Amino acid sequence: MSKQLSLPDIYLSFFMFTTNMKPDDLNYRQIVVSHIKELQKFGYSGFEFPIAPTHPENYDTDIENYTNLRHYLDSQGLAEVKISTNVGATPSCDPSSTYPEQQKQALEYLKSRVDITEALGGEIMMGPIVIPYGSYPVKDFTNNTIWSDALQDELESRYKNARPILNELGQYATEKNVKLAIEPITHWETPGPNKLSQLMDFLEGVESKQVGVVIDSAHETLDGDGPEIFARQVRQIANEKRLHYVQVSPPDRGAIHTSWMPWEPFLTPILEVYNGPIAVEIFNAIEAFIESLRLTRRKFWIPEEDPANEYPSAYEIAEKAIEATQRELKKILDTPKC
Ligand code: XLS
Ligand code: ZN
Repeated sequence: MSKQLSLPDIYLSFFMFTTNMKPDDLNYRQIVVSHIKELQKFGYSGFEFPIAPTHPENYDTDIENYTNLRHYLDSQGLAEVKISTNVGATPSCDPSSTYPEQQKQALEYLKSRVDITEALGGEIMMGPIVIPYGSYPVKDFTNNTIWSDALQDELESRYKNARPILNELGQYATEKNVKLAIEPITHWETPGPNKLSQLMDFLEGVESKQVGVVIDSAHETLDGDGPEIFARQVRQIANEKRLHYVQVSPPDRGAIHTSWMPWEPFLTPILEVYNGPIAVEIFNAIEAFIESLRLTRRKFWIPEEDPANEYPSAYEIAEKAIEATQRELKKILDTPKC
């Protein structure tokens, strides 16, 4: 007998278009609406918005601007559209810092991002919020990056610093009905946590279950422990009520429909315990990513922003991505369970 379960919501990350939603830019708001309307036609029911970092004096205005952006979406017939947010810690707002002042700033910053998520009507805030994204620790008094054992020892103490901050953030997020999904990210992009196991160790010392995990197939494929251990980890995270979000993204972070996505071993254990949204995450070759992600491929041209060309557009790639994702989800959901 087949399971006959319904397909989960599929979201698209706005990293296909931008790293900054520019919520106060009235022009860009219209572009956002027209992207969403086109993408809804393919079956996307939600979107992941990257929330650009700002300075403390802007937090109140940020919240106002994102509230207005949500109202604008609602007024354009998009009230049903679900939003999650993508947020990163930064070197000046670093919960893992040894300086209490910086930790305080990090907490204030991350709380403001929880408020923004709430203002957007979202219930999930995800991303690298423990160690600043892409910021590899250096030796004292030199600029030499530290690696391997020295890095792991350094991270141990950083995680220790960050735990109480994340726990306090979790308590705050509970009041706002926002789940915090921390993302283990590959060592090519960031120093840690790179592996699900490292994040699970970190979370052992964080009481609030509001603080949990996002599993992204790209990082899992590159830095994970293989399918058997992965299946056990997923069960354990779900038992702890900490599996808050899932992203599908191929190892090259580009087109999903022509990629080495480990659909079956990745999705099978997840679908057994998770019925939240699954976000398609594709990094377009936009200015903000080309160097950090070393994107040699062409940009998927963006309708309304770029002149059309003979190569695939962002919409085409997004359409094929959801087709592939739904097809693979259906295969797994329709497989008889012994
Ligand atoms: C990547 C992450 C994202 C960025 C950092 O997979 O989803 O959070 O890389 O902002
Ligand atoms: Zn991701």
